[in-house]
Amino acid sequence: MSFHGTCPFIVIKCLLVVEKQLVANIMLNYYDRDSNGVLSEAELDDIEHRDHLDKLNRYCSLTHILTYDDDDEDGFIQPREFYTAFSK
Ligand SMILES: [Ca+2]
Ligand SMILES: [Ca+2]
Repeated sequence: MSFHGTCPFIVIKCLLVVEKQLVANIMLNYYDRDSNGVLSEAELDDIEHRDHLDKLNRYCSLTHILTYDDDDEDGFIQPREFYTAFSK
């Protein structure tokens, strides 16, 4: 599955709950470059620029996940937080 060039917010909104969980897990693994199970701001920013997501929609930014969905405020996005972000 490739997300290159596709806004992840649009992809997730069209899926069922089970499909959303599966896609969220796949996306998290895809974005998690150092394979530590969480997403850092650098990883989110890198993917956004590498996949040109910043050019698709000025309101669609992966780094906003840290602002709005980092519930425990540790500076990283855990799988639960990532799934919640894309389920809104
Ligand atoms: Ca990581
Ligand atoms: Ca967190």
